[in-house]
Amino acid sequence: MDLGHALEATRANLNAEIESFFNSAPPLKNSVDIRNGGGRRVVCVTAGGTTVPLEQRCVRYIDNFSSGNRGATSTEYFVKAGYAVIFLYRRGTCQPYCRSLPDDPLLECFELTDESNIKVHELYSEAVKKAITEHRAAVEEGLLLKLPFTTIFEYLQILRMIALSTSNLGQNAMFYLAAAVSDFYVPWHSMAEHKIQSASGPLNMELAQVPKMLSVLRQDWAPKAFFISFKLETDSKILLQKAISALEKYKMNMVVANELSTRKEEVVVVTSSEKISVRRNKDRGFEDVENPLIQLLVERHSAYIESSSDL
Ligand code: 9Z3
Repeated sequence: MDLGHALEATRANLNAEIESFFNSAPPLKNSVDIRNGGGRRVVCVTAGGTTVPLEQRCVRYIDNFSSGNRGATSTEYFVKAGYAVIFLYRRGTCQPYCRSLPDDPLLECFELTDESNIKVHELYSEAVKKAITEHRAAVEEGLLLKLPFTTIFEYLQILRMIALSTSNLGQNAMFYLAAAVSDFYVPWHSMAEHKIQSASGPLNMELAQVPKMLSVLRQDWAPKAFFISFKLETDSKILLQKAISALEKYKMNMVVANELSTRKEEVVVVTSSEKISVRRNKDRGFEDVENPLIQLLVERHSAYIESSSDL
């Protein structure tokens, strides 16, 4: 077989795997319909980890680490930059505009003045006001749509739906894939229906590989969009090389490389010709690394749109 035929066969295999993933996934309960007038830029930001259920009536699952902070913070900066954001997030993880609130805002931010009146605690009044005002403004201007997922099945089905419904936006669409996505899963049809019993002794199970959706997303579902994926490693020695491989393999426009322990301080943005280190500016107090990061990505997205319109 020559190389052309071999590549074609690999691609056909991948498409068949993807087809079978979606055909066997449990159906979604809701669907989305995205419309965009006026050529606004739209970014799909993914955040949080996907779960892999071990039982159809799920009691146990495998999880992927992510607090959702990167996606939530980035969403705020994208809205500030004028983007409409589709925030695809793991249920229960960090939300945009809530970062300066305590863990249990309802119980900690409010107090009863008498039996029928509630007021915001002095300590949190500025934070609560800011969160409500900015969140409401984003939603009312149509700049924030939040869609939750829990399992890998929900995540990939919703992502495909978003990609297909943003294809009419062409180069104005961006995908910013910060979610931590499972590499292995139990196919729905081979999954136990009921809770696995411990009385049956040790548990052996084989996990199937999740089909590599990134290349199909990039090439078939939203071929004109601007793509940014993330590479997470705990071993800094292999991080950059893995990011470069992802850039080439999945034809991303940029890959953001981050190491688990320093991810809030520094990231390295890898493109086909550069490695750009982006750091949190400590002199500016509580500045987030996402501030300079999103600024850089927005500039590059503008250049991408410009260069495509020259064609
Ligand atoms: C990331 O690398 C994100 O930056 C983090 C953010 C998950 C580290 P937090 O949510 O952390 O703020 O706590 N996301 C991508 C993680 C991932 O699983 N990437 C895959 C990989 O590295 C490619 S899709 O192989």
